[in-house]
Amino acid sequence: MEGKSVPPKGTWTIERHIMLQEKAHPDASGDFTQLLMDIALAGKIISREVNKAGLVEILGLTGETNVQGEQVQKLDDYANHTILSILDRSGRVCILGTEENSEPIRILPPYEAGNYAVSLDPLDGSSNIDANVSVGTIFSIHRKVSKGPRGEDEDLLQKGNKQLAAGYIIYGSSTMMVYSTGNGVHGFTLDPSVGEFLLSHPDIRIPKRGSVYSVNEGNSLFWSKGITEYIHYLKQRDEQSGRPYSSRYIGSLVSDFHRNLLHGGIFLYPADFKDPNKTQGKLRLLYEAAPMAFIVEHAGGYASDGRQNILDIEATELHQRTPLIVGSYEDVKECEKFIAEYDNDKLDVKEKKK
Ligand code: P6P
Repeated sequence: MEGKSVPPKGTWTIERHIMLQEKAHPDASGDFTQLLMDIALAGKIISREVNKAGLVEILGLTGETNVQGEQVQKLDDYANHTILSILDRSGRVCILGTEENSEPIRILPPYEAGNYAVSLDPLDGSSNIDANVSVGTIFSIHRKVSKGPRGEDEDLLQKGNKQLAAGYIIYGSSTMMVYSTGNGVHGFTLDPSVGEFLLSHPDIRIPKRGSVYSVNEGNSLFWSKGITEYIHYLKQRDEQSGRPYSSRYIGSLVSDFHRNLLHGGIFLYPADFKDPNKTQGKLRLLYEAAPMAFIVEHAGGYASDGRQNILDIEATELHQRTPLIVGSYEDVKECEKFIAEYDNDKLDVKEKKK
């Protein structure tokens, strides 16, 4: 929002903000703007259901399992169908990739195929829903690059640095939508009384270094030596460098990421170096790691798989996994140094597995 004084909080809706950003792109058709607004609408609808899930018979499992082999929570299903039904007939999207569907969803007649490809985690962290822990929707938007009239897989399988926009909606003590189109990172809090996302966190910048680390210590026996040495280093007392860091782990990526985005810190979901089938970690590249990497980079942070920028990784399949180390720039870079020092011989485990 260069050159514009930030409007008073509580009056600036996300729609007005998105339209203002569109003015910076005179060639914009308005479709991209409307697509972001469609996602905001989906977030409002999902928020309504998440916030009353305990009252309505919508908690609990559907009895099905998704492509990840994870049990599908009813709210997962609801969130997935809500977003898909808003986007698939909007005429703005040519193909959709979502955690809940094993295959990409191409927009076919009678619906018009648009110029954008959207990857989604409709309700990330959903295993926490019945414990009333914050969960979130994560989205990533690419421009259509395939030549034909309809969407193709290649429209989804693009590098993170080709994203046009990325963001998330966090359903927590309040519902917030945080997004970036590459022009800063901006946070909007839902005011249910007016049904609007109102600007609450203009131009979010992540501190260069934090004092919190987020990792599932239960997996520590499966970490590489580099990760093990790095986490051990964070626990050493050295007040000048702000160590020991505090450990904060919610087990919901959007929640752990959001806290670190606002206050600084590092989140890690490393590879499992003891199981050749898990050397790419748990989190998915297209609809978890890449959108978070886009957001954090535009807030002054960094995201890595331990040796390269997440945004430079070529996606080859929709549900491709990647190790993820994301957060304050200096913290992530410091972690990479430990990996370079201790793990060089192991970083090619994937290649050796062939
Ligand atoms: P673990 C939730 O299932 C999720 O995909 C992310 O939201 C979260 O960061 C991670 O998995 C938690 O995984 O193995 O620590 O429970």
